[in-house]
Amino acid sequence: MASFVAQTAPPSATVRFDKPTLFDVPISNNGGRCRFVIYKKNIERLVAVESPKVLGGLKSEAYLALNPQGLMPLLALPDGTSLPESQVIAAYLADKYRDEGASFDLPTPELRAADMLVQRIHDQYVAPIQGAMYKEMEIAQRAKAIERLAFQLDVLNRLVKGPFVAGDHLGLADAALFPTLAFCRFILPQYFGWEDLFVQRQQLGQYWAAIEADPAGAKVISEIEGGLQQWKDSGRWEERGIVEQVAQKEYRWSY
Ligand SMILES: N[C@@H](CCC(=O)N[C@@H](CS)C(=O)NCC(=O)O)C(=O)O
Repeated sequence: MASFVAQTAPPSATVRFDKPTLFDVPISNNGGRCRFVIYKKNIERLVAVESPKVLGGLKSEAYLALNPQGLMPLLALPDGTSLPESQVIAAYLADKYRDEGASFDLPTPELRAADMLVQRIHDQYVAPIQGAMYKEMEIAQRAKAIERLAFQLDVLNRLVKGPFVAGDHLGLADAALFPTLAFCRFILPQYFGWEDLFVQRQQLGQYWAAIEADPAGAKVISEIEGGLQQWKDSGRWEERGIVEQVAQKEYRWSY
């Protein structure tokens, strides 16, 4: 258990943390972005990770008082500050714990811009449509989103310099991108008939290999894949009608 006390009312006045606490679950790709920074910096002793369930879940009064969006990840700080949004949390952790473990600093304005662009494309164009891989939705909407997802993966493939997003230096775009690729890699070949994600996207493939060879990267990948495997075992894609939709060949599903 994390070292904090949660009571019920009024939530904003009663939840206090004695160390920074990341609310998140292993399958979360947005959370994986923050967990990667924590693992690369070896700051597990300084930053706790807890499930939103300890506050009653994402839509509980106590959690909504900390993040009105009802989404994870969320970083709660001992001074009462709540930081939602994975980009903000990852950047805060990299900055706050600048002197611990790995650095996410990039040496030139051009590399920083390249890193920021990939974060922007991920957050603006990929994250909003990732649900097409695993959420319930109308068939035409799903097919359109899968087409857009393929397009955005192609865009990202051209932007990744290799081996990391901005070349030889690790940046925060690396933390953002691979957890979402873990979803794509697990789901698109199994449920949408794609061949290996990286056959047509070799820059992304090289990037994935570099992250997978990193112990912190491998740890986040295995957390996410473990969660996806649980979804698979529980029959998520059949239950939500996704398998049935993808069987309808008047739509294109693989790219
Ligand atoms: N823009 C947010 C997105 C957060 C988000 O969508 N989180 C997902 C998990 S990865 C979530 O909380 N889903 C639960 C829900 O939609 O109820 C971020 O980057 O943190």
